[in-house]
Amino acid sequence: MTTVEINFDGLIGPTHNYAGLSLGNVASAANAGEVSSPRAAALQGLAKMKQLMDRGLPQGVLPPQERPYVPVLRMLGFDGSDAAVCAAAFAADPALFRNAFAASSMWTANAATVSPKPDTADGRVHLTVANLASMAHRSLEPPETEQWLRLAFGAEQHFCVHSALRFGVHFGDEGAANHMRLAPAHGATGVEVFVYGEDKGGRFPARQKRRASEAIARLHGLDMKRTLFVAQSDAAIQAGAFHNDVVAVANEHVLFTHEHAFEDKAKFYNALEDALPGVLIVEVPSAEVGLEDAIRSYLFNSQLITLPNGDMALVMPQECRDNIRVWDYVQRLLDKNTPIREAIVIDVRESMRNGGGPACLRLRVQVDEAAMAAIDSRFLLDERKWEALNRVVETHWPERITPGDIGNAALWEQAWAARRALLAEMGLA
Ligand code: SUG
Repeated sequence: MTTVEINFDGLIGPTHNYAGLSLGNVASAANAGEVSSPRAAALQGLAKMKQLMDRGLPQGVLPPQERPYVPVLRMLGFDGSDAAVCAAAFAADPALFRNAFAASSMWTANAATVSPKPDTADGRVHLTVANLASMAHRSLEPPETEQWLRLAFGAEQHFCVHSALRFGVHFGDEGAANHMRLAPAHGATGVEVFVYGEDKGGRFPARQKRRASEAIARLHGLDMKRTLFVAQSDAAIQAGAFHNDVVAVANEHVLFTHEHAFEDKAKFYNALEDALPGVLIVEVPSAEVGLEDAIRSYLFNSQLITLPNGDMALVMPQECRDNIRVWDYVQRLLDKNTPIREAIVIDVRESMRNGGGPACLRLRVQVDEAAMAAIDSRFLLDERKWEALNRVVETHWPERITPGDIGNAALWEQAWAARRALLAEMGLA
């Protein structure tokens, strides 16, 4: 049975804005207070999905979450109509309100951690919803994420969805962004690598806790002989790599990584070579691409994908082409004799300015044919649905949001109506 990877992209929501909410995410901080373009952002995300569909890859989509998020504001004691709740919350605590307004559920690499069938004890695909405990705005995402994942992957003979881990930041978990799976092929037994951070007193926090990763490995029934727990380098975290997927990405037997991604890379590489003979580690030396260029361009936040002809491609942001050192490196890489044969350059600039590159915008789920057929088709894209989603975005998404607009009641109504129109189009109302 052939196994394929489906990327479930988060559709960028109508409240996409630059509020500077993520400590340690240098793009989010640098662009705080800028004017955002939610409509252009969502169309860029949809164009990325289409580019991969046109290359013959299956594509999924997850809807944006309800923002402003009224239920959570009600739980804090604000009451009245939805608009009255928002007005009271905005007046009492604008910073709180900005957290309840964030469109951050677009970055579905942080929605869950996924282990495919060949790796799990019960032979099902396991998904654990990420608790996103370390950032206030992102900690609001798990309940709705869980709701969508239970719907999309409700077929229990193939899938098992676990709720987000409890214990808050003590078990801080940011999902697939800190997890890599390597295997001879998608359908073969693989090695799962969980990357965690350790707080060493630096200015930026480590978001993923080792004990969270260990709990997920237990829940998924992984074989400990094929499971590695690896510390992220503090240098990378302090340079702005708030998730491992900002400095490393894996696909099948290839690991594409920056030289300074891991705290003890020799130990990690040895363990990986032992667990997966035949692994190919493509390491980018600092002398060719420094950490700062890597983080600014998001070279490693490319989607490393297998094309239908078996070649691999890096789906990278335009920012990689704009950076001479990075682009020169990419040309040299493509000339080397590795499976990575192509660079597909895409424009997700609106998301990038909040520190979300191509790989942040997608959750990869590897499935055999039977599991694929069991996925709720409302979450899968075809050409017709893709066009319909574009029309909804063009009709309903705000063109721009300035910091001053966030307290504007008309914008809240527009955001809720936009989401309702989208859910109706997807059959999820
Ligand atoms: O969690 N940015 C997100 C970006 C997530 C990127 N995901 C991966 N690397 N997989 C974050 O820091 C910024 C929102 C704001 O500032 O308005 C934000 O949440």
